[in-house]
Amino acid sequence: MDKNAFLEKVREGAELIKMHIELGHTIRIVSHRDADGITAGAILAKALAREGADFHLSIVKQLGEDTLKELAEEKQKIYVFSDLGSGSIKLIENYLKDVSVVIADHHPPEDGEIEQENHILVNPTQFGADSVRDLSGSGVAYFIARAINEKNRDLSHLALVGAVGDMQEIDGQFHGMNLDIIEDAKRLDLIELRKELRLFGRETRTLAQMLAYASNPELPGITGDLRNAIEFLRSKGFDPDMKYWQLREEEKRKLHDALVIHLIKNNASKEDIDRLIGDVVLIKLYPEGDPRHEAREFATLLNATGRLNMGTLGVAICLGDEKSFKEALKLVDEYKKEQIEMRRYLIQNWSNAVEKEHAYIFYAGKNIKDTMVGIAATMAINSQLAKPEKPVIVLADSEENGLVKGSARTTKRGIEKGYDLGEALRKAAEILGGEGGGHAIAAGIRIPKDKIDEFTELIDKLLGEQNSNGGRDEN
Ligand SMILES: [Mn+2]
Repeated sequence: MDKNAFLEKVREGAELIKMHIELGHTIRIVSHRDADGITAGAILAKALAREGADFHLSIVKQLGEDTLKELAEEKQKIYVFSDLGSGSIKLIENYLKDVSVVIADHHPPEDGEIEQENHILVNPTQFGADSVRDLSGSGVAYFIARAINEKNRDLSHLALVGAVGDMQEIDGQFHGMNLDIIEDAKRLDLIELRKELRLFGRETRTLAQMLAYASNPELPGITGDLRNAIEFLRSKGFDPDMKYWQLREEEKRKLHDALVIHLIKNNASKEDIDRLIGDVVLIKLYPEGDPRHEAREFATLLNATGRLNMGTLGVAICLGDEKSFKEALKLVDEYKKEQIEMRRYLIQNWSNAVEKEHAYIFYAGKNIKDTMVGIAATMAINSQLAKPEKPVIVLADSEENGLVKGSARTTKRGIEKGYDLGEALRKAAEILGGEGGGHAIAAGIRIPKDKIDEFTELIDKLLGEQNSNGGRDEN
């Protein structure tokens, strides 16, 4: 990639922000709600605070028309979008026409070029970078922060947490401008980059859990089977209750060798073997055994705050707030318990689901929170309550009186049959008087509660039409 041209764009974005700081304007930051977006937001917030600037930050799930409309009504002089925005260039232009905008993002831009003179897109993909491995949204935010003030190099570790959150080192090593961030972080002694086991749980899981829950890569015969994981570890002379960080260096090497041999014996691909041991970022600001000590565990904690719609709590954690950190740990714990209870409820009550030709409709009343219907629908598929090719729709009473909120989920196999859930829910909502839409594979709807029966018939009909249309091509 053309690094210098990218950094020139970064400077342009930073200059625009600095100008508005000098004018005393509030800098309005909007960032994505995953770990990359949360760290990007934190980096920008800290950089602005350092300049004594006024700023206001929100963490959002996506940048749609509704959000932009609301933002426009705030009538700010400058908006900074991080880890999102590249997919909404035209919308942003429409709603924020006469004000300044900086889009700090790494997703490939979708809808054309920026035409507004006061809008700047800072995006490494326009300079030849690969969006999935060369730089993340938090990385872009980091370079802007660094251009505002050299002192912001002390935020480099956060950009790496964001990069790991986006799995930029999925093949086992960092690439592109992520390497420059690593250099900055090392120079300030903020991190240590090690070649270690890349499975999740270095700090907080036991070795047995770490292996049994391994997903990137999976360990044949061990992933998904805690007993096999324990047996494997014992047979190699390890205490399954120890944590990885507690192992001595030679023990770590011995474990690596045993796992690599296990993968080879099971005909794992070269890619899987390569990414089993690789780059692991350790953050020296935190002690061993703390989830913030290792970038992947840190990122997972931030992702959890985002999913719970508490992304700003995640930002506070990034800024070093201990109280927020403790609160988040508690929330994640409660969330896990809620999920376990919900799974039990679903299994016990699944016989109440209405099975139509093209969908399952499960109405949970108040037994499932309206914020968790999407997870419930996914769970019904994953726990094999539902057939994988038939969409699942879970409905629950909404916080808003008289409404139910629903989430629909399907699988690749459902898509192959022609189903488009977003389209079906959008039409259903239009007919029944509500709101609906989303993606082909995952979508949501809100309708009046007294329309559930009508909805059940209607959605089956709408999905049935899609199914016959989609099926025609295959036959
Ligand atoms: Mn990202």
